[in-house]
Amino acid sequence: MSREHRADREGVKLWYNQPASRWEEALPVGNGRLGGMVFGGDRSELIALNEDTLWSGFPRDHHNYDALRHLQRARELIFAGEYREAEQLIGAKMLGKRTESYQPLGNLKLEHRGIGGITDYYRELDLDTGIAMAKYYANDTYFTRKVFVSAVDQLLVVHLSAEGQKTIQLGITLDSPLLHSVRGCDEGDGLVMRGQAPSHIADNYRGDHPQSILYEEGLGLSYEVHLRVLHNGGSVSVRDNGLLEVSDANSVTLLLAAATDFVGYGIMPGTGGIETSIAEKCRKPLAASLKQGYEVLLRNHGRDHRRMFRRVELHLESELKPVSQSESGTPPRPSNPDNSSLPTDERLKAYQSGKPDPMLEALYFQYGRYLLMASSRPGTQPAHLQGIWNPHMQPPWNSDYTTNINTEMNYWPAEICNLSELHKPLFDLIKDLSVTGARTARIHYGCGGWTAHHNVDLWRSATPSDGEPSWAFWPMGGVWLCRHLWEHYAFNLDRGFLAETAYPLMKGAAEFCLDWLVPGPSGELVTAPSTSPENKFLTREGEPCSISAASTMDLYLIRELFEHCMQAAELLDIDGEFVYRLTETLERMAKPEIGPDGRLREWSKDYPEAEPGHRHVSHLYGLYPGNAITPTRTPDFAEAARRSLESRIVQGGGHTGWSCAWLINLYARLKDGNTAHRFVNTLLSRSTYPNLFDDHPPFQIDGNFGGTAGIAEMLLQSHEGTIELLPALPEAWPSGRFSGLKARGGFTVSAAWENGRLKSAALASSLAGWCSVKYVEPLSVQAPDGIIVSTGERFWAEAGETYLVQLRS
Ligand code: FUC
Repeated sequence: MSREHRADREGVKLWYNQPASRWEEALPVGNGRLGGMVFGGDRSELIALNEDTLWSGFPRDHHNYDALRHLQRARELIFAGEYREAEQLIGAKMLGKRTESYQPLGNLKLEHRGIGGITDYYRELDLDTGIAMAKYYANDTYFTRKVFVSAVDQLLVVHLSAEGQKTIQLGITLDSPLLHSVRGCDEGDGLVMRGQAPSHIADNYRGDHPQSILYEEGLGLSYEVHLRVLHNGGSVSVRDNGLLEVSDANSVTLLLAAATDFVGYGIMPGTGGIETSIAEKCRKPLAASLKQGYEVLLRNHGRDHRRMFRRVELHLESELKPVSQSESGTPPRPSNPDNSSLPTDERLKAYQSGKPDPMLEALYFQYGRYLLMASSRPGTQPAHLQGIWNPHMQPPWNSDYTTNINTEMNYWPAEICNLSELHKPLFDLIKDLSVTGARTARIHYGCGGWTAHHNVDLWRSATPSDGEPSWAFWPMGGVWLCRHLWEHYAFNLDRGFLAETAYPLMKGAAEFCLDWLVPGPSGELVTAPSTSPENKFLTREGEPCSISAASTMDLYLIRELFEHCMQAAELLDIDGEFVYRLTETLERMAKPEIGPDGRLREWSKDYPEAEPGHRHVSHLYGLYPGNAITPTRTPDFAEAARRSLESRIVQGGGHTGWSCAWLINLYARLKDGNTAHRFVNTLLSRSTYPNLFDDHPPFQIDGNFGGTAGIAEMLLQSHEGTIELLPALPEAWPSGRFSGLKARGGFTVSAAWENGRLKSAALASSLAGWCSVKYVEPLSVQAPDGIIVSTGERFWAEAGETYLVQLRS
């Protein structure tokens, strides 16, 4: 490994000189299913635990069987311009029920006894190893504690060691804010916690619900946590009150397994369909690992973690290089005296006070990749509003899947950041929704296909939530989610995935849209009722209202889905008649338009905006994540999108974490690197906690993922059928390099640049196919045998080959 690569790996650490004093300073570990927030205390350690299937509630019917009675009337009111009346009707008669809440699992607490005079405290999260560590010196002894969650062995592992005079004296407990009991473990040294989740959590923002946490016997999920101890030296005993004591050990390993009796969104917990009891689900991984021991667990975890994490490297520098140095061929000295010698919290403060620190931005980028690895693995639940980390029984917005931006944003980095397989839990969720949402489409709207609305939970509720129509009434959730199926195909060109998973789900969502579109007063096909997520316009009477027909986002979403279905059907050579229907419908559909003020219209008419700085920028969907708008193909619309953005921002838009992260991606697509970077800076300066979690406020993980995707999108784009290198490079990153980012078509891309100019790039092609590559200056592409295969035109890339890209002049 070269010196510079080693330095980059050193750079992917979050580190601190003191323990976390609150949850937002603790460090996240996870394997997609099991999560921990590690506080890293000295005398006492707290690890807040989560398990991704532990939610309140149980399968129940959220449908409103009367909704359809009112659909025709709602449409009539909309077409007559009586928007407020339509909104009131929808609010009163056409909504469903709220989703349930993701629950905390509990806490693992450790008390170190007999320690005094602590010095040399240090705490870190090493993104490269996936291990959180705390260490310190006390009583002539170095104490070290390492925590990781293994995806291979399905356990949270805590390893404590003491080097010096003292041994380890430890009191260990488990507890939970949920109903629970703790006792000693029958099979050996350890504890077992058993408990139950509430049958319902009601939102209680106004504090007016006297019983917002409801437990009912036999309703809701049960859970267990099994903790086992391995120790080197000393002894272990279990007290009746659920206290586990370790005395005089040289090292201790705690293995923690957890599970619930969730087996599927439609199956009542505890009523069959369960092949393995909860206890078995915990005992199985423990039994294997108790035999293997810590070193094997550590190796398994390390191998698995690095295999994925090391696919991508990013190095950013803020200072110009002296020309002689770049020409001399000597390895570049890290030219910007960055702040990496500062602990992460102080480094963030320095950044917030105006000190440029591109390697902190690179760390934030890699953290997003780490967080996706820790919160979404094949077979787990997808990452929700808080990923998998939540300590609250009544979490913000139920800690659910919010599909009008947040859930999708979580997965924006999945493909480009070379973590394709982590996209899978989202596809499983889409599959579930295609079943529950088929009932919703039929019952609520009399439509075929399937639909989903703004809130989804473990139980895969696809109905509108109850609440305000501005956010609850949005039957486009399934349509947006389908973009992810197509993207996964576009990046990996996996025909089997397209045929068996993506196309059937996309087709179902398109079938809903075909039935949902109706002729508007001008005869064009429109969506009605329609919202532009969460935003409102002013009616003639000056009242804020969210309901009208054919919002720009609806039109972009449906057009894109139809086009993806048509491309997929053509590739698979199937469904000619369906494609004809889609083509014909597209011709009759209303189109997004530019208003007289030069901005992209958010609604089909130029209504005044109720909140001109609204955080959602749904009408810009076609610019990002969609690709209907690009500066090269649709310059007028790109300009209109830019104006819309500017006007939104001037009025205060982009004020939440995710909203700011969206702006990075939008400006990257407008090829405006400096403005994109301005919002990278805003995201880190204004919306980031000391543990680098996104601060909506409160903590919401989407901003982390959106920020990571945005940084990648500044360096590489491929949505126009061409691999575009450094499309939005800001002046703030004059020199740098990346490796391992993915481009559509199965390419892995690396690039290096100096003084704002590309030095060279490499394209590794996983499949044989046509390729074209673009930069602001002319390029030449060289095959491994030294032959120039392109000086601007597209070329045929062989599978498994790497092509060198250089400036032509
Ligand atoms: C949407 C957003 C909010 C928040 C919530 C979880 O409703 O408008 O800002 O992110 O989801």
